[in-house]
Amino acid sequence: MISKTLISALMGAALLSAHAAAAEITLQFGHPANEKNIWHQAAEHFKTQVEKDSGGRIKVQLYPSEQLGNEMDIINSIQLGTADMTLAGESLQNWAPKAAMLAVPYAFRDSEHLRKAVEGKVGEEIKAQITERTNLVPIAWFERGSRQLTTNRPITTPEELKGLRLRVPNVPLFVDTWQTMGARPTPMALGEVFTALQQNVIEGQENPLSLIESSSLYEVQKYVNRTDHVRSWIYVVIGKKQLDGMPDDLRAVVLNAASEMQTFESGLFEKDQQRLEASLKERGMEFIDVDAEAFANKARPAVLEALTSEQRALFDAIQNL
Ligand code: 2Q2
Repeated sequence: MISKTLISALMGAALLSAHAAAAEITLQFGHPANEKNIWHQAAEHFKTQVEKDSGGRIKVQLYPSEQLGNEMDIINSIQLGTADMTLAGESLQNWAPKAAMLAVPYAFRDSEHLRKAVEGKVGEEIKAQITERTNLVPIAWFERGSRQLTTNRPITTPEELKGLRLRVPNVPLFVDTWQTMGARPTPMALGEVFTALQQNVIEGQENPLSLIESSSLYEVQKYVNRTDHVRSWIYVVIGKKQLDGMPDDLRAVVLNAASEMQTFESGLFEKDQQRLEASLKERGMEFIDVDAEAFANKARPAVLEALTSEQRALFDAIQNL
């Protein structure tokens, strides 16, 4: 006669091994960068730590290079529950206007100024509105290199922007600002930019060097014009339903791994920034010095005109940091 205690012990062991085999939770994490990019290395660091610290109860599946869809599609998928995590920034302004502050042209003096905003009251206010309006929870942030304008003809002054067919991300503030600067901006998903440039549907785009490399734009763009027009950051976001639905111990594992991922990525960032210019020159790109003062003087009024009152209040708070 097998005792009841032995039966429950056997059941417990079976249950544990079942957990180990089939994870309780699977997190699908998609992002726009390729597998060599430090964003993907950071995501791999997160995956390893979450799977280890949860004893296999959480499995993380990574989808680089927009394999899970472009930024707007993934945001919608996370809201529907068919995806769980992504990297998102200023495009969130389509739901949460305060998210525009992640990438306001000429708003931040330097990295230190940006960090003060992100980790202070300004950042808290932005994160709160993102969660309230999108049901996404920012759980880590990465500083980004400055955005540079790439083209197939050198651009050194704002006057030379006239009529330039330029791709921008789905960011209304960018559309307004570049339009006022004289260019003809078209919002487009990052994954479509390479082909659009190849087919001359657009003549230029603007991005940090990291995504210029990651999207192989050096194959279809000749010049990096050092406009340095946006210093920004990006969030790692997870669906609020997904995060709230976890047992407390697993939610703690995810949040802790996110904070470790942020530290890990920021340790790679500086070195990566130093590497990128040489890497793009090796691939044939030419760096052009521009009249940065002229660009800033032309862009600033355009930016201020485009900001809503709630965005302007945050912009002013940032200037006073
Ligand atoms: O050009 C791009 O698509 C990216 O550099 C965007 O800045 C980024 O993906 C934003 O859309 C983030 O919300």
